[in-house]
Amino acid sequence: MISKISLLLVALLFLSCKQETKSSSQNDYSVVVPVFSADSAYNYVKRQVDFGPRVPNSSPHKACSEYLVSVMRDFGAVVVEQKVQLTAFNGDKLNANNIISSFNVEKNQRILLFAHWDSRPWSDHDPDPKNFNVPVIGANDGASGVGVLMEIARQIGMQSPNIGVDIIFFDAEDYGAPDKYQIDSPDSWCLGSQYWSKNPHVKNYTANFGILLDMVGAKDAKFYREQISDYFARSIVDKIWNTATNLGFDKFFINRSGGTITDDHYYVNKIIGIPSIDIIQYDPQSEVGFGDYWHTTKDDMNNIDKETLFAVGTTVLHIIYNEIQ
Ligand code: AHN
Ligand code: ZN
Repeated sequence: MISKISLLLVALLFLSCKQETKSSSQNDYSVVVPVFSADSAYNYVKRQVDFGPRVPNSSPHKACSEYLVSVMRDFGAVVVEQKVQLTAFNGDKLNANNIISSFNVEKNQRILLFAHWDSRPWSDHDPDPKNFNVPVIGANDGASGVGVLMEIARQIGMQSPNIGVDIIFFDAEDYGAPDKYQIDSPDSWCLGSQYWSKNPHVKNYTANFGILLDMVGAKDAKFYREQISDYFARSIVDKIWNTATNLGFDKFFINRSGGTITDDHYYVNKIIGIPSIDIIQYDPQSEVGFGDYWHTTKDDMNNIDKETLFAVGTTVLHIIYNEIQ
């Protein structure tokens, strides 16, 4: 009897020891992930839209760039402005500005987050052809991704993650050739990211991986696995879609293959070799693929939904704060 009891005690002691070792072991840590504020992100989207269309060379474009730089500096980021003149497909000279904000600059392990901040000069997908020359307001197409990243920057400024984070707002993404000109030139898009990928702000810059946010604010948006992302960075896509699912956002993040979109992440993968993925609203089943507001005069604040901003922002925050070096 006594021996049985002592055996049990030894066993219990053994178990509790094991448990103790486990709870203090290195990879069993717990992190507090900041809470993403959708109200705040929504506000950052609206602030950009309130400037008017941010078409390169326009005054709203200039005013908005100053606003973005000053807010990111207020959050404690080290901000570099990469001002450069880029030539569009039609010969237009665009005074572009890639806005690069860095946190934890001393860290070698880094995550790159990006979105485009310019808006498109033409509503070339508007049902009314008379609107062709009306610039896109770009609440979702441009401002949503930037707004989510601004809220992420605000959270990082208040509670530092374990890893370095660079946030780039790329310019001149949306100056691509309209379909009606029938010039097949994917490289007419994403001029800012092409330039940065060839001329990064830091010599030999690299990051563990990159995440692009493009059109991440529309109501009931669905984010399928974009195929260029799966080609260059499948494990990152897996990680993000699994994280979203575990957080209960599987109605937004659909774990199935979507379109193949030439977007800023393509050049970041191809030119500078940072494995990068695109979270983008694109439904392979629908007619245009993108939402029906896309490149129309309808891409205004009515198109923006806080629930979508929250799902995307929360997922990306969890990715950042669970990354340890
Ligand atoms: C193409 O349509 C080739 N690319 C879409 C990239 C884009 C435009 N993202 C936002 N606006
Ligand atoms: Zn666009």
